[in-house]
Amino acid sequence: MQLFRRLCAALTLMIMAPVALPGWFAAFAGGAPTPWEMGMQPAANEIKRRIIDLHDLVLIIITLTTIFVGVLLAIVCTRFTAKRNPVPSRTSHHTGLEIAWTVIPIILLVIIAIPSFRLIYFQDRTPNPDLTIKVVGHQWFWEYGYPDNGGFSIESRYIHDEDLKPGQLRLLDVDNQMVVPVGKNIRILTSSPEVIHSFFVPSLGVQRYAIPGRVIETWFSVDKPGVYYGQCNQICGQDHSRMPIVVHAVTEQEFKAWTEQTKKAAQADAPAGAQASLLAATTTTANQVQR
Ligand SMILES: [Cu+2]
Repeated sequence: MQLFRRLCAALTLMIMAPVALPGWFAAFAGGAPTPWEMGMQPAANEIKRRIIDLHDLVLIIITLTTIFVGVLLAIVCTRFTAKRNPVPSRTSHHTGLEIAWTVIPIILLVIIAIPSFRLIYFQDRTPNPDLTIKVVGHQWFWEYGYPDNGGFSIESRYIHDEDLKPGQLRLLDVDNQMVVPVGKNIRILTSSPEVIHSFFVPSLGVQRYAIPGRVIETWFSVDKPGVYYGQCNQICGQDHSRMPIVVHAVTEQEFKAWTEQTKKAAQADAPAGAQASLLAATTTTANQVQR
């Protein structure tokens, strides 16, 4: 399957390369993007694995359909020209054919729809959530709240070019990462105070809008410790490209230590209520969560 995907990607690249800008095809790989990579970012959890499986299934179906239609067109263009058929057929109906070209596409759509709906429902609700993180999109930074771990919140902003340290990624690394424990089901509740943003981390198979006046649920888990990069992928204003997301997955012990330390730091330097103001405004219970 991997070979098939790469062949399709290579074919697309050959067709499009002459008009593509350098780096246009840079796709995500590992936890971060690298120039000129092709295909989807490797899966870091079950959600992403299911997304890749559905993608592969649809890719096979559209490739076979395109080849089939292409061959038919080639036959029509060569075999049924006016020159080779001076007296054209007057056939206007063929019951068998009409049934076939109605039923076969329906079967194909059902074959695509069943796993597609199963995936949508799997992504939608957290199975047995272990902790909740509130994700608030601002113009233009992210705020992550940890209501189950002391109620503190942190703000996450991109690192300016002049402040980047060796190894840090431009427009992807941030000052404060979202820290999560590995192997846990993490419920994400998104919201926003002003415009629509989108919380998108490719390798974790998660993407949800952050919409003013609404709290929307999604979830993810992370198989292995590591750093996973994402970005706001809803155009949200002039600094839309400057609101990356970094999810840092650590062991449970490390996560506990981090929450204790961050909670103390937040209590020490934040004026009372300052950090909590927005999160309080979007506080909700699971029952109030809207789709
Ligand atoms: Cu945004």
